[in-house]
Amino acid sequence: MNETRRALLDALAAGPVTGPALAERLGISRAAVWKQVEALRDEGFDIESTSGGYVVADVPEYGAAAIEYGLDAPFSVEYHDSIGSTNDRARELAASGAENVAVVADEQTGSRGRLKRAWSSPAGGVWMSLLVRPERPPAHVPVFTLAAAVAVTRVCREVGVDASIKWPNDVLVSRANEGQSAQSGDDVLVETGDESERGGLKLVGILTEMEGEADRVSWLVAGIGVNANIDAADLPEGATSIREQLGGEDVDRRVFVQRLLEEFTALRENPDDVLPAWREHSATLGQRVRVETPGGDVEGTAVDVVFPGALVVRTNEGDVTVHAGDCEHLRPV
Ligand code: BT5
Repeated sequence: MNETRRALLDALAAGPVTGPALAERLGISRAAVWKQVEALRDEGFDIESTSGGYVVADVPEYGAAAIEYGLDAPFSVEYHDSIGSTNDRARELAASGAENVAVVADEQTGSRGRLKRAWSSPAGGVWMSLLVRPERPPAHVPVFTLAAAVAVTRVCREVGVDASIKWPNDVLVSRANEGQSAQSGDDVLVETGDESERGGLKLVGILTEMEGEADRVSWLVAGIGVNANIDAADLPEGATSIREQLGGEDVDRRVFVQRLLEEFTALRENPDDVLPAWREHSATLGQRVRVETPGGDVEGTAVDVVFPGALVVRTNEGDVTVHAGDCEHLRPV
């Protein structure tokens, strides 16, 4: 979306504002303002012309302009009803030099998880990829992934879902009563189900991709997939959705995406806040875990997360700091 349109949406959000005032503010002719307003009307905005100026009476439910309207974060939005993968599209935009873009889709037909796993993205989800260019070395990238996890977890909690983060960046909802009859302090551990179920039901997945040179990230794409307004029956085993967690109620995805962009922006601007916030929202700290790493499995109690996002596991042989791997939550029996 171009800058004029974004400025128009910002002005209307703070409105009412007259045509001449808009023309002056945006540095365009009154005819051009009128054309832009008509274009927004075509997209579903109900814009009334009153004596005090233009007043937005209604905003479309979802879409690029709807998300940008009243958004307090420096992102432009590109929206697709259906696309292969928002991450792939964000990578294309990165190659053409763009930044601070959120690619958002209602449905994805070829979306990806980590390690080439498939990610199911039926219509009704929040499927989005944030393209940013942090002035940081590549080694700091995990902080941004954790920031995305914290931001999305906060917004899930705002809409009433008791979500928490499994290291490094899965967002889960614990199964009702899971593990309550288990005895703590027992050393015998079992896995809690098939892989996708371990530690709870998966609500959100995050896939970060980047390109960089030795000392500086060129671009980073944080792909965030939230099972929002979807029936759990339409998702893989071990997954849950906001709709399921809210007993059949749907969320306003426009506001959800806006809040997510705002929370992510706040953390991006204050990276020192990320780890404390992550700890606060973590389902992993204090848990018995097994992390599959390239160097073998590490099993013990997760005791901390440290910069730039590594998990500290207390094992029988002492503390081990794990930088990457698949983490399972284990529970005592
Ligand atoms: C992830 O991978 O959790 C990262 C998923 C990232 C998806 C977003 S959506 C926007 C952007 N565009 C993309 O193309 N991708 C990103 P991983 O940890 O590898 O988990 C994948 C596993 O989760 C699969 O093997 C399934 O078991 C399970 N799964 C697949 N779809 C799911 C869903 N919708 N909800 C919960 N679990 C799912």
